[in-house]
Amino acid sequence: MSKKNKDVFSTVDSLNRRKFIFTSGTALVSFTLLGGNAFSALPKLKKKSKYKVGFAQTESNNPWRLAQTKSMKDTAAEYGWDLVYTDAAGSAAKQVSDVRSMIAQRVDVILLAPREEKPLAVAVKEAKRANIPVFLIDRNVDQKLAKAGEDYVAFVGSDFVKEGRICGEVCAKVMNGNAKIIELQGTTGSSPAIDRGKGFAEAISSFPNMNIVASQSGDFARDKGRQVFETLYQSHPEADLVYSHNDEMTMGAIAALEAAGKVPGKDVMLASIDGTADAAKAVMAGKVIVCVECSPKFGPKAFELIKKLANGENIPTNVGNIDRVFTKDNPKWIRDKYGELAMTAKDYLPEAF
Ligand code: GYE
Repeated sequence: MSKKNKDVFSTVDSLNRRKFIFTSGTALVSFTLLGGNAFSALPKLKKKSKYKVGFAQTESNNPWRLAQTKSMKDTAAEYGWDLVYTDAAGSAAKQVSDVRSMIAQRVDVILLAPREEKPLAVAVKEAKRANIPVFLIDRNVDQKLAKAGEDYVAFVGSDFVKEGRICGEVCAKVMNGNAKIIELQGTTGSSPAIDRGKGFAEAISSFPNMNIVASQSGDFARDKGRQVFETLYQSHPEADLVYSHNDEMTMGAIAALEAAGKVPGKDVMLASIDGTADAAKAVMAGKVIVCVECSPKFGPKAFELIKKLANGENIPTNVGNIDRVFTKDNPKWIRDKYGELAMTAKDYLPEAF
């Protein structure tokens, strides 16, 4: 105890001290009874023939989100299970109350795509206290606030740092280690935006002439991306490379470049993440130099994990996705570097979303 704390304590008379000990003891007992103990076991799932599954979506304003929702709905229909679906319409606060309403409806299990890392950690913990197992789908929460394997079963999704790193490596190669970069970041405070930024920065850090001249959030949205890019490009006309955290913002940047009379893929190169049909077409057209996959088709994997949980099987705390790398013609060095992961956008297009 620090000296200051000791002094404070010594001014408390013995009656108050006893009262303090009693109240904190009571709080501890009720906290533990409510299941608030950080060390209590993860909620279990009873074996049943049919489950009520909650899926808390973040928003529905882009093809990635629509494909993810479709995958969940299709899989639920295939299994014959009930799906309680909510759409937070781009608000972390609404998503917290969506999870609360799922708890009130006593769903069996919650699949949550947390819009932002910090605010949704609260919802994860509330579900645990209500004894409902949670899987985090596609985005994660801040590990200092809630932990996989302790507060929720697992994170199911891509390695966003790796996605950013691959973009950075391909860009450094294509640009010969020389670029003035505009970075369009995803939703501020979301795990993919944080980690995609980190991975890319890491990859270009060994190239002193690969410089990010401007970086701002376009909220993972096409029109916001277009507007943000337009402003950044006006103040940085020297930029010759765009690193965008998702395809929708990339499409926005392409629209802004073309409106400014520039040729994407010639005047300004672009690197992107997701693998939407629009982006795959842009890669084939030579407008985008690389697109790293981030699949939204989580339904089959998520529902299989629910069955595993009910069977009492061991589930890793991080259930990773394997992301492929799409380029126009897969130069040899890409195949050497990424092996089986590298494929042409044309070959990928039939499964694009
Ligand atoms: O890249 C983006 C979406 O969380 C991984 O969110 C996901 C990202 C995806 O809106 O397009």
